[in-house]
Amino acid sequence: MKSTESDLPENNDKKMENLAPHTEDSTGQLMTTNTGLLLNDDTSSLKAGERGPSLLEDFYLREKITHFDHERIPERVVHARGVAAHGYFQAYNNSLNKYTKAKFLTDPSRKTPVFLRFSTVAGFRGSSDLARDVRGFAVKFYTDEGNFDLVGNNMPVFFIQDAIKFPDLIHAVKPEPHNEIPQAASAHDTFWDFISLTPEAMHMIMWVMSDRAIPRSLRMMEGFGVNTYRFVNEEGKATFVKFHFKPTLGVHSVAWDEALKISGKDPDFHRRDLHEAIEAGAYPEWEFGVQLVAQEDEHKFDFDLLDPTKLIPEELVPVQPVGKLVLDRNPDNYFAETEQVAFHPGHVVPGIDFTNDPLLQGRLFSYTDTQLTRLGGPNFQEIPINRPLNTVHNNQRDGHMRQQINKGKTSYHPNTIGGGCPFQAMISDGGFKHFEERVEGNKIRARSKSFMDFFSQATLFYNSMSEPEQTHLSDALRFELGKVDIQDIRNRMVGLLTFVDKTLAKRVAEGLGMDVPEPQQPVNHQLGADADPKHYEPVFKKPAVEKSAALSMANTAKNSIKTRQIAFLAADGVDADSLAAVKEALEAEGAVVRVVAPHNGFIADSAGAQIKVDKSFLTASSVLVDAVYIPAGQKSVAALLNEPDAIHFINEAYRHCKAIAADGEGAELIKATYVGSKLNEQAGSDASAGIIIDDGGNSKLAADFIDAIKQHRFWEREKKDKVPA
Ligand code: HDE
Repeated sequence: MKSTESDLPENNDKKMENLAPHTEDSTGQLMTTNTGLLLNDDTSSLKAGERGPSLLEDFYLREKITHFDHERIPERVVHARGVAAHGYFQAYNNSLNKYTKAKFLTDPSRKTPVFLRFSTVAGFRGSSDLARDVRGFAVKFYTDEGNFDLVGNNMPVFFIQDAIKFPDLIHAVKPEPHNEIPQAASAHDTFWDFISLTPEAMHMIMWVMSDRAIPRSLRMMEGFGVNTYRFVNEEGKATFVKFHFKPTLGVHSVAWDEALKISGKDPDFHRRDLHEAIEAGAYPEWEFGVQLVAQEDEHKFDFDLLDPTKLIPEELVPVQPVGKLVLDRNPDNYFAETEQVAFHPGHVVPGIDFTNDPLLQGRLFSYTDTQLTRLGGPNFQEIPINRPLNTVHNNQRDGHMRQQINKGKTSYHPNTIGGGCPFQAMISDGGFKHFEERVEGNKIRARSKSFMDFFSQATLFYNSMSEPEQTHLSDALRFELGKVDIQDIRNRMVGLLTFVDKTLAKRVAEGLGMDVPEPQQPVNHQLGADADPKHYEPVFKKPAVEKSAALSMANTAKNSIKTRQIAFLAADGVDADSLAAVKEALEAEGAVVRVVAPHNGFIADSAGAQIKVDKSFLTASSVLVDAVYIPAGQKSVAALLNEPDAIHFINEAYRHCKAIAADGEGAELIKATYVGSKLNEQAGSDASAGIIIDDGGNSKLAADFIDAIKQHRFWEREKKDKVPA
């Protein structure tokens, strides 16, 4: 589009004034080179004649292609695939005052901006969201006292106890080096080879084989700080702390078969879900909470607080709610924000400090080091998304891509020429002071004996599961180990499972068609040939609590259908009232209705109104929604009966234990599916749980359907015959 000469500079200047620093908005602007030269032609390169060779003189062609050639930066070694959002944190009250001087946690009048990046661990940047994997849950709090990063996961424990094994763990889980297979999956030889030789991983293995590893939504996951940190109060007194985020929508997952299908139908499922929810104003929320342990109680537990393969059961130390975290804004630019954000557990503020957890200690080195390669040098903190709210003053200078223009002659401390500036802050002014922990000991490469109980919390986790969760867990192990080619690895793994739970080991062994090996003392193969075994021999304990309610997703909040996606299967002639009434009822509760029809565009309802189709059967899938409704309408249902994809949709939704409702003639469609035959055979049994049919007798169809969707899934249906879907 052309513009008159007179509105050029003025328009450009005006725009600049309105923009926040570092953001660019091209609306109404003219195109320029990177030096600000207005461009007249972005379509053809400079040539010697219309059909002649391109000229080296074409500075714009060279600038554009050079920039393009360098658009990629190395992806994260782990957690490469991620998605993020902006939001805020606000404390409920000042109840933490006694324990920490961190102002953002104790001053309820402060609204601290946050940036939260979710991720999977093993896959590359372009991998599927629904891989069976741990999810990263990394929060940057832009506090008035500097940035605090809580770089956590959606599981409260980790695979290994010492950072020195991290490169081994990641090499084992990543695609195998000779052929780079498989992508974003732990179901292969090298991962299970390593795990079968690393008994300390057994607790975490229970978590990654559980449904927690295949979340329904990033908005429906817990977040955990994993490592034990320290709070420090104004008097310098410390308290151990574990950090928790609990989602208001509850903790929910998909079925494994569903996860596999979503990976094909919509590999961006989680990314899209987060983006759409925020755009729709349905802001994801978590309650932030802490478990506090007094310094003097450090040794009161039957596990070591410094051991990151252990959690503190909430029965022993309840989680105290502290405040709310809300995500209310999508990033403007994925690369500039989500890709370039640099987290680091060492980014702390006064009032928060570390413990000697050997995993945390190693992490404190790794996160800056990795940014040097990924972001290209030491000035990554100057990238807008990484900058603190307060200004930075120190004597660090220069380096690649320096943004700051430091004034003055001095870049050293102490100095007189610069008036001694910048000054060191007094502790009373908020200067950070490390907690003075008393430390003594021999220099030794070893683990504490108090770390050697590898199984009791794995057993606690398994025992805390509901029956369907236990089944899913053993199915996951059958799947993963079923993809392992080397029989010795399977033997070692099933052997280790016997120390978690004998029935679990038996169920997995059955699936693999093998006998359960005789229980043998598990060997810690990390041991060097001449290492002192007393530091590595596993010990066996009974967990202090036998079951912990917080570990089972069956006990999560099931009181809302907000943001749940409900497919309405319809075609021309759909009953206007039957569609509208249920739609209205669901939307009033915050659910999202998607009309799925044989074709895109519009369908005509029984009253002749045009109903917009959200998706055709070609692009829709039951695995992408939470529940299915078939409105009444003879003509509509007759068309759907001729649509194999509609039949499949219902069978599959049934198989994945979702709520299904039908009104009037809609029931005919259900009868035509496998579900119909099951209902006939077993009316009123588990097989019909979550199926709501109004064939004239159910006057509160919408209300019953809403209650059913709140349940998330009717896992009891899984016990029935497998559905052909
Ligand atoms: Fe990380 N981890 N990690 N990790 N981690 C990284 O840092 C590392 C660990 C976690 O969205 C890397 O910037 C070591 C535990 C998250 O940008 C790297 C060890 C937990 C993210 C790194 C661990 C985490 C990372 C790669 C063993 C849960 C993504 C890119 C001692 C509490 C952050 C980067 C984001 C990223 C090292 C173990 C969480 C290489 C050495 C335990 C959520 O520095």
